[in-house]
Amino acid sequence: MNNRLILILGDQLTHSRAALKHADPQQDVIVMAEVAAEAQYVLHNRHKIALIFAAMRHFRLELEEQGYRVIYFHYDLGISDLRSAVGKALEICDAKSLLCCEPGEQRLSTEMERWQLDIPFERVADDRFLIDHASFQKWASGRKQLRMEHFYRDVRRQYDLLMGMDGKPEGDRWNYDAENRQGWRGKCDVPERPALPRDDITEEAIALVQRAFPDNPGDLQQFDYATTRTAALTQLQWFLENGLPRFGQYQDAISDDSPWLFHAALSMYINIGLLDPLEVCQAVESSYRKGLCELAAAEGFIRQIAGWREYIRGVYWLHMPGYDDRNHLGAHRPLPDWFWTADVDMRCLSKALAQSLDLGYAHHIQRLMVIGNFCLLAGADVREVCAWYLGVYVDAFEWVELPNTLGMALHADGGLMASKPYAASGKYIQRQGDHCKQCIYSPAAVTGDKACPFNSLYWHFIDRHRAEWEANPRMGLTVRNWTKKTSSEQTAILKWAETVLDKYCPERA
Ligand code: FAD
Ligand code: DLZ
Ligand code: SF4
Repeated sequence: MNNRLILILGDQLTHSRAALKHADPQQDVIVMAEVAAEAQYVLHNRHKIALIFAAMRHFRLELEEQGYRVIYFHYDLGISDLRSAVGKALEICDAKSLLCCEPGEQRLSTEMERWQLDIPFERVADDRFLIDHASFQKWASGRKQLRMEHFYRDVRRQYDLLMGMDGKPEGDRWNYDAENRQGWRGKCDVPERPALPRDDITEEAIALVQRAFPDNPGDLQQFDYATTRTAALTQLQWFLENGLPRFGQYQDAISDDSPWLFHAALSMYINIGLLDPLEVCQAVESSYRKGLCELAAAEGFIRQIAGWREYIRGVYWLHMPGYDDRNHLGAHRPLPDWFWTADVDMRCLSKALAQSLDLGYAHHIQRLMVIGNFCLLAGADVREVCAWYLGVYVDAFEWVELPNTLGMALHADGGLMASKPYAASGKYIQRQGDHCKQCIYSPAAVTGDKACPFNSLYWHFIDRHRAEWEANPRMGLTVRNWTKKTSSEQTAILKWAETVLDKYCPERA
């Protein structure tokens, strides 16, 4: 007789973990569903929906090969939401209870709490992370500031990642960030990423998404994501051999030609469960131990996953619900329409937006220091910006998107995550990449028709929140640089910034 019904969500595609940890193909029935509510709660990139549906369909077959009975609802059946899918599944199987792994978003978690069922509903912890909620809470309790660096060292020790002798870090330093900041000047070749073969299942998912989501962003002609664990492992291997050796060096670089440079492009697979974060870190460490990459590259990469990714998730669950309401700097200008078209004359922004919309991917510096920086400086509405990020990227789920966008990029949590805002003028973008050479603007000018818009916006941002920055020791130099300018210089810059704001990010009518 059937025992439990196990609901597997589109980002929970990991065998033998979470809700599948103690599952039994002889006893348990699985339900998976492509539903309107999940596909439409934000304007998702078509790549994201196609990736998730294709990966779900493959996962279903893998479960069936393991002997499970899987009740699978395709999108064309028109099931509205996950609760309805569970209801329909319960009508056709004789389950005594429902089991699910906790969802990664507060939205769905709150919904699930309201589900009225005639059978018990158990939600188990998501054990696909290195640090569980209780351990993060313990680490955070009593700390005035939640600095990632301290947390990261504990994770390294706990998982024996890149450790040397006597509890010391490998190479006697925890952090090689200072060596990982080179700008892009095209001094070496960027490895070409081989196209991934698509099977019929993936082709069908793509065709469905083309049909059912005609108005969403995303150029599916260019769909090139792995939709099985086997293919994701191939991507990991490709990165270890081709990207990792230069990952550290060019981690903060921006290229006019390459959307990825030496980045891994693995976040989407880790986030939906095709790859395990620890296995990825261990594979990178192993490459270093074999002498295939420098310590700075391995450390820089492991910090992103064992440090930032876990820390970000900890911050999300520590502060939700409510974190999504924060708007510390009172940013309310509407997100400009060109965020949905990439039709803007600033080269760096148009490039970063175009690849985000077309491919569902941008690397960290594009997300933080180009797109996020513009939103921060212009004072774009925090909710609108967060919804844009949540929809546009294939790897976006609120637990990881929200702290990165609201906290790190927009400083809307008042500095809970970052001790100073990630605000920069055009000079930073010029230093880190090669966009400016091809731009109609000059990063050297602050006012006038040729002036890089980031420059006056930067000073406008510093000036309009001056009281806040004066109280922040890490912003002292910036504030001094602003106050050193003559009042007529300041007036001219602020006036020009208003022109720029009216052009690129006008107030609501
Ligand atoms: P790499 O640069 O190669 O990094 C390796 C891995 O480290 C990534 O695959 C990812 O798993 C992890 N990682 C790196 N930085 C972070 C970080 N800050 N937070 C969490 N994990 C990190 N990442 C997401 O997975 N989903 C998001 O929705 C998301 N939204 C973001 C929004 C903003 C405004 C910013 C600034 C960052 C966001 N990030 C997000 C973090 C980061 O930009 C992406 O993880 C990274 O760009 C993914 O590309 P990659 O795999 O090539 O990463
Ligand atoms: C993102 C997404 C999409 C587009 N579609 C589905 C779906 O049809 N069925 C499903 O189970 N999950 C989907 N997902 C992933 C969920 O939105 C995700 O599990 C929650 O946002 C929690 O992280
Ligand atoms: Fe971007 Fe300014 Fe450089 Fe143009 S000049 S690419 S707008 S930073």
